[in-house]
Amino acid sequence: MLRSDFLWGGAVSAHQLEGAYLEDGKGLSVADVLTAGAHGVSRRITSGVVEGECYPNHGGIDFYHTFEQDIALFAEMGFKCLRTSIAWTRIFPTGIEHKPNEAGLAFYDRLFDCMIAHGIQPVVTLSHFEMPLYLADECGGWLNRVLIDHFTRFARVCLERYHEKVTYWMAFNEINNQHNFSNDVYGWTNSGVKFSKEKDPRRAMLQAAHYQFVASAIVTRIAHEIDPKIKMGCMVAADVVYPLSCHPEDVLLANDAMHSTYYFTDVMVRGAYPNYAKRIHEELSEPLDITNDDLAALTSGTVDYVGFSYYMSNVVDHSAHVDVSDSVSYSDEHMVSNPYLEANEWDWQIDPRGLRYALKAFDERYGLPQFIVENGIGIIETLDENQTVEDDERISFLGEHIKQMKLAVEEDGVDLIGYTVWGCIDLVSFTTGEMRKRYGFIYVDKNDDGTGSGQRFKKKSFDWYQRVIASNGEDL
Ligand code: P53
Repeated sequence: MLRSDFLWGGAVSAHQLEGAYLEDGKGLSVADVLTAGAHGVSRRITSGVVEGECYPNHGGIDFYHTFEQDIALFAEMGFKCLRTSIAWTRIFPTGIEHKPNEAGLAFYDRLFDCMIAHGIQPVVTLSHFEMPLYLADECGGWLNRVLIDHFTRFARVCLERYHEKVTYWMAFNEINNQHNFSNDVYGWTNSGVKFSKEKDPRRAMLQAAHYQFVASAIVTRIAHEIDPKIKMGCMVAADVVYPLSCHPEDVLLANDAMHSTYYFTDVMVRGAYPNYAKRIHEELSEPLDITNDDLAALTSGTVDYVGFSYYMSNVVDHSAHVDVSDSVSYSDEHMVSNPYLEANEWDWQIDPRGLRYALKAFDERYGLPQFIVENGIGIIETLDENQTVEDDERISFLGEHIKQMKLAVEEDGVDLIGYTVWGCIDLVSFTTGEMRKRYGFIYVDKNDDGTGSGQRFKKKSFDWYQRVIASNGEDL
């Protein structure tokens, strides 16, 4: 059985649904200069906001103005929690101010109070691909050590203001996404850096990640000082990688490929770089800037739980050499498709057992409580004549993943805090900027080009998830 206080809910991020991109003093973020892409078409990063370009995050789904109705719908499904992020630029418009923007802070008070009034506890990510554009353009993003101070100041303001309303926090969303530095969108959204422009892109990525590790550790320590009840997690995309065959080269390759997750979690969970990282660092063109103070900070701020997203598994084949330059999907040159699995329309391979594998692997490696903070499937959908969507495909996807999650808890002994479904209301896709890649229990009448009434409609999965939560995962 799942624990009785299991945190069922949904997950979203500020920049993918709030809209209101300049309202109440908000500054521009790195997400505000991302154009719309499509499947196989990368989003572009423009230099500032350029007239005539399409920026889907500017409007989102207008949650900034509709949150009261939307939260009421989440409450109707029985949500125990909602994971969202605090848009850094609502609090510090450029990131370098010393005084926070009170209007921005007041918005999140209203939002969190509304959730709590409905019995929904907020779960908060401090940085979900939405750092101030100023810090990226003028300071060089996370390649500049000064970002640690700017981020820490922002985090402290949020922790002090909301610690009585929020227990579960995460510093950086999917901190390991930038591992895929062949596409600049990942480095840009994680770190405000275009790694392809750097002399040694791998070194630059590892340097940015290092400053983030230090920042995450400092923030974790501060959080515990402010309120010992706070639980601070790491957040990674669980990149489950299988060998294509039992050829020892495939097995070794798959083991190595898992470093794209473990390199990040190892540091944040254990508070020190693992041995294999030293080898990786030695191969760089120049040593990383890692001070003794940094190493001490890492040890003093290890995380309380492992938060992760899970969408798909991947497969490596040592004999494959795929062209990944400018690839929008998360892959390396040895990644091939899994002959045993199907994929969605964006080629994300559907693998419920991979979720159990990830839970087991993290448990065996760290033994910490875990929190599945994203899982879901993007599908192209339209309203039918009954003003709904019969999304049986989503029901089956989520049901199968929940079954595997329960096996991990009941058979494998994993300590699991909760499960939040990504994009519980349709929102702007991160990788493509599309609206048509829909994840929600709630359909939002909005199209890729920004047209549509914005009206909300319950899909079939809305009632299904309500039953799942009411039965604590027994009625699937
Ligand atoms: P979209 C890759 C692999 C797994 C999760 O993505 C990923 C990515 C993209 O880096 O991102 C997370 O909207 C991310 C969310 C995002 C969600 O997955 O492209 O944390 O912001 O929306 C789904 O379908």
